[in-house]
Amino acid sequence: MQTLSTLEVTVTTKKGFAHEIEVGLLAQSASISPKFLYDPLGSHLFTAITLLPEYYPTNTEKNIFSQHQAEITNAIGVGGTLIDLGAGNCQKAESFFNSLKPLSYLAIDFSAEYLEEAVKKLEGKYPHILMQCIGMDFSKQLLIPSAIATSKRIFFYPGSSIGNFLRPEALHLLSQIKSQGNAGGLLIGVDLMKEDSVLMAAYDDPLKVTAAFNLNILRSINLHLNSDFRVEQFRHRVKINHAENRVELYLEALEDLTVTWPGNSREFKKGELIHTEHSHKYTIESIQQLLNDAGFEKTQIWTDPKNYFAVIYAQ
Ligand code: AVI
Repeated sequence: MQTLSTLEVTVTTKKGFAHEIEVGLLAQSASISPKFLYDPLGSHLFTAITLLPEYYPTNTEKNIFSQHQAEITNAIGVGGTLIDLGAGNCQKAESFFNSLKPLSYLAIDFSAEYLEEAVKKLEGKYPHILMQCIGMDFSKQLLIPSAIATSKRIFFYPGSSIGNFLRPEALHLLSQIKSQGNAGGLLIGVDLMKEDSVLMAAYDDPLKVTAAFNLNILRSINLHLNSDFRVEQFRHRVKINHAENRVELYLEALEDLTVTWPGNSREFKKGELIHTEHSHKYTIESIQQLLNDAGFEKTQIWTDPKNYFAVIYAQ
């Protein structure tokens, strides 16, 4: 496996991350970027979430992929480079290797460590596919290195990760994908609006896996910032914001407390919230509009019988 510039990306962003975290913590309404949810433990906890029966997006998307694999393959065509954004354990992309027959596969994720492990496992199984991986924070800027094949690029962005961005950020990312596609396309999974009870069960599961995933961000922040967050002083909170069509994740302080880190500190009153994630839910019309605004002219859409989730190929 070729590991491209993982080290470089890690070194150049470490200082920037501490600054970004500090700005979020010192804001009047404190927040932490959701990308810090995905340290190695957080990535494993997210994989555990995807196995929960309550977390419908993963299984619903998987069923759409398998039910419509022939049509999806037909729409995309074989060959080219498959670029997996937020690859995680790479399993979703792997399910397309035999049908899409990519010449090369580029896995990109924030957590380079977790990614390298996953890609190494794949290499032995698919020796004919050139495998590469990059640790990259593409939430700010997506830059596919020029060393990556200039032939048709198929971007793969499943799991409704686009929902974790505010609209302007989502538009920026999709526009960057469009401009670097080399006349290829984007296969994207998008979570659709649905009743509150289904959303609450998915984001506040009875096993408390999502709570652990959310709380783990404090440990991840302690490593980046050298801060002294104590996980047991917070609890997982979920809100549904109907005006913005999104699920919002927070950490709520269980008591008055002070968090300190080199050079600064922040007091939290009992009940005060730290925002950690938005998960936007779309309609077919609103996601099509967003894709059009990003420069994609043609979309093919597949959904499940309950209309919980949509898979879209955009060109
Ligand atoms: C990765 N992302 C699409 C997930 C979501 O549903 O917004 C992250 C997640 N957060 C809590 N559960 C899952």
